[in-house]
Amino acid sequence: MSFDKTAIKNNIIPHEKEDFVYTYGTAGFRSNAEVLGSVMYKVAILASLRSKKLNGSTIGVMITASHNPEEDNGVKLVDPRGEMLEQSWEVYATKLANAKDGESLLAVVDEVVAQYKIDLDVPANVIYAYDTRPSCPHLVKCLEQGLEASGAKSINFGLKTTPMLHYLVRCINTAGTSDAYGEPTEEGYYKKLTSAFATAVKGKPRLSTLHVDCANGVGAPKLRELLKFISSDVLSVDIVNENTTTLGQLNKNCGADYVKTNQRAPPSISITAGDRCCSYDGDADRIVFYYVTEDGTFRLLDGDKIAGLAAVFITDLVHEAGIDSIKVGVVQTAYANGSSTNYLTKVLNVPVSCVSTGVKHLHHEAEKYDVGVYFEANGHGTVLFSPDALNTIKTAEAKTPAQKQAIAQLFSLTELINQTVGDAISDMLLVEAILTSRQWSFEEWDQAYTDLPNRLVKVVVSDRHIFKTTNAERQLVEPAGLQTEIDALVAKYSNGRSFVRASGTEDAVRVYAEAATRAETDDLAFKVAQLVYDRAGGVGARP
Ligand code: G16
Repeated sequence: MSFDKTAIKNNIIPHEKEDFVYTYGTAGFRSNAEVLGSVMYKVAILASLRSKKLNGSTIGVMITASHNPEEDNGVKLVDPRGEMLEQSWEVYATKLANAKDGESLLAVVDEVVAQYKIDLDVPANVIYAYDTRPSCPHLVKCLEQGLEASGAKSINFGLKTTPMLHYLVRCINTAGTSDAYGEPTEEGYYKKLTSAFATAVKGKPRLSTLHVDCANGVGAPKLRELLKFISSDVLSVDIVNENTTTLGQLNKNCGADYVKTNQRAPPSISITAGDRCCSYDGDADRIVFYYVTEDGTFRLLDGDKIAGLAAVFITDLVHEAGIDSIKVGVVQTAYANGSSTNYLTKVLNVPVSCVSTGVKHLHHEAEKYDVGVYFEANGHGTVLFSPDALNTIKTAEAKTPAQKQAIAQLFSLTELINQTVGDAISDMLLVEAILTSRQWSFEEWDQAYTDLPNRLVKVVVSDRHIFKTTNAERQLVEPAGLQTEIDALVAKYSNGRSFVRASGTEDAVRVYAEAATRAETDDLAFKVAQLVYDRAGGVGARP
């Protein structure tokens, strides 16, 4: 099978909307599914070129729009080690997607080939998967049309969570090496995670049932499958919101984004004091936990809390194992609650970096640490162990039974954690393993620090692209003067902080605010949102 330029030109899928402009954003292309068929075709060609550039390594393509509403869809590329597409290629992804006819498409292809000195005779390997969205079957066909034209050898892995596809890509590319990541099958994924979990919690009594809201998405059937590989003596799970067949239910009034943004449990879950709950998003790459106190107050344990829990647990284990040379660091974004950053830097004394929104930014920063814990407040994150840290753990020699146990537990964590990308299922098991090991309730976990009240507001404007930021998105550069107005507002609130940025996955501008009290926070958030609305000509619901 060859890279057939004539076929690529002739089989192009025309743009669905003449004037639609595509952008490879925070997590690939994402928009209403109706305009994405043409993009899938181009993404297939890009995946083939990327594979050829990397000597035929397998590239992943995931069709999903994750937390977005059901009518949206999206697509992103996964690089050979299971990480997001190298950033310099995003520009070409955008250029390809916006090529309107066969000639201009070939012109961009030639540009990519020249820029990266690609040998078109190298065979290309691509695998792909998709979530439960009704638009997926059509978009898969469009992708396959592009894969065929570009002569790629491809495998359709079918319905998968996003993190499973990342896992599969890494397994395939590392198979047969000393770095082999696992068996490249769905069953291999379940076995790896569940056996690591069983080791991590060995000898400890099981916790009470965890209620898991699967956002009516792909996480539901996949979690159900995983449970077949683990005894209910070590993990008890109750799956909620698993309706993947009724139209319109995906992410509707449920899921991690709903819980984080609204700061309440989905109406479909009747939660009482003592219940332990968590929510995935539509493609199961994020998770947040929550509970209610005796007086009925809702308490959220978000990505910041997960990062704190993982950092303290791993730091302690490393110490108990007698391998203090391994240093733990944490990566956050501007959305991290000020109290969490304070806790990490002042109480745990771990280094913390702040980067722009998007897993791709956090992942690369986390690679700089021996053990890099990265989480976005919205529940997206994982833990990375550097090759040196892994080697130190594998070769550590215990001098006492306690050290032996700590080393075994650390090793089990390296297997339990999906190190390719944030993974709701793997992160859920990580949190459960830590809490089981410590015999902690959610209340005890929550006691590490108290979040400053915070609020996230979405403002729909006529053109979100006019909002440009700097300093890890904490300050606006454009529209000119708006940051000064925000700063003046923020100064009026105790412990006030607020920032504004354009979403890379939705057609909206996000406003974040935190302050000393709930009333001040809400006031600040809505006043900043009003500034944005007035300045940019709001078109959606007024903030
Ligand atoms: C994606 C990205 C996340 C990001 C989120 C929101 O998540 O993978 O890193 O935090 O979008 O991004 P934005 O604020 O730019 O819309 P998901 O779960 O939707 O894939």
